[in-house]
Amino acid sequence: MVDQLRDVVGPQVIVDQDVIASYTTDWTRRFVGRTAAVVRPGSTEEVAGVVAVCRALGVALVPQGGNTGLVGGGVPLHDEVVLSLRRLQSLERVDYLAGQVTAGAGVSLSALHIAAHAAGWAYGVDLASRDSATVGGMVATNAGGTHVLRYGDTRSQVIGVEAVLGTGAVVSHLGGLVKDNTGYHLPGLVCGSEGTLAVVTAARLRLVPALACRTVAVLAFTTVSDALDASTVFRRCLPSLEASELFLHAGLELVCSVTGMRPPFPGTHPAYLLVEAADQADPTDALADVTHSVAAVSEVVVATDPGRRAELWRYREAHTEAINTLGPPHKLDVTLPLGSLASFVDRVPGTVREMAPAARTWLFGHAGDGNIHVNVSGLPPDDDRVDDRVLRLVGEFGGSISAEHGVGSSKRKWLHISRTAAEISAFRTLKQALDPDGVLNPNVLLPTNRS
Ligand code: 2HG
Ligand code: ZN
Repeated sequence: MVDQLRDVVGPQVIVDQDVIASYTTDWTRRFVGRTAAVVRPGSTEEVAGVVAVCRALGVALVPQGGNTGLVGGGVPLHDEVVLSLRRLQSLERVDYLAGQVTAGAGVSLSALHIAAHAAGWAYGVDLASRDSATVGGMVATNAGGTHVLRYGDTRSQVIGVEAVLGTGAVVSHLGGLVKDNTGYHLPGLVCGSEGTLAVVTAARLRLVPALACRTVAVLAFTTVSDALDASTVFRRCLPSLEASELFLHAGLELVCSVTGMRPPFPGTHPAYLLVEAADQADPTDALADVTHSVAAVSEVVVATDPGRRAELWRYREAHTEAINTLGPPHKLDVTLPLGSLASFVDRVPGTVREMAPAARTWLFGHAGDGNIHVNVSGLPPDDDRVDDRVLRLVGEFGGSISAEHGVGSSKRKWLHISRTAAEISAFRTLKQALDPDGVLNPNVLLPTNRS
């Protein structure tokens, strides 16, 4: 196999296990796989060649971008070959007239932001792992992040993709026509398919207006319910709202103890909302007006300069790294209907405590779109009884078991909570059509049980 892969990509087949280690463990450190080889193609043709070799040999592949996944979807848990797309770094000049750009799968989100800004535009998706996350990975997982309430998820940005199907065929539709009703929308299908239908090699992405002025505020509340109600007021009354993020007292305390940051307020509060507004003119007054209209705000801190804004964001974005210091967490990224979110947040810690008294539950997330990140530390990595209970609770509340991180290998057995048997059967039909030999990430997303 290695010789045949070398015929396609030359020396870019890594077999040295010391080097391979960084490709086999995911960001949570909960999912650790192993592989005989990591292949790093440098072009779409090479990707097609690698898929063809693996198909002929009956070897499964796991496509991987920046390896920032959190659901065991991008690491070789079943000895798959790792297909790293990081070398596909081409970033075309921004199409200024269209407000679009074509980016290779290996381009990082930060590089994309920089290129868009340099051309007078911006890219609508942003996430904490922006320096490592890649375009291919974000398309494959339909990444969400902090700006979804304003610009939508990654699927809403993707105008076209170039991808290699499980058959080895290359499909490419990167012309950038916004109106183009010529059949099935393959980009929409590939986006969020977690590498099971096709390997994304490039994407044509829409850009959004670059907004010159930005203000961030952190608001304190006595209840989660008050914070979430305030989030709705901001969504309704502040058109420049770009983010509305929730975190709680325990998470803030952990972030401050791990990072050494001082808390935003002298006193403590049960719940916090971080809101960001961005506009062509300074949105600070508009943000202040809406804040004053929310009676339940206990305290507020505002930042307009980039350094202080970044500090306020760090209270929220550093949750992941702070929780990681307590050992590999169980991560349950879920969405609830907004009307149920406060009750869910109230219920989860007690539900976890009943099953695992020594475990700690951390709740934070994207209040503006109902996406809450339930992190539980202190559980054995392989014991998923708490996961089962929490995900069933999500189902009872009418939520989704995966909001933005994907299903991966960690949640495939609960897919039936969010998808009907008929939907899962349609998924299998699509998988069979585009990847007939099951070469592409065969151990994620779809449940093993064929019922
Ligand atoms: C975030 O919103 C990311 O910061 C990571 O989606 C969430 O660590 C997590 O659970
Ligand atoms: Zn998130």
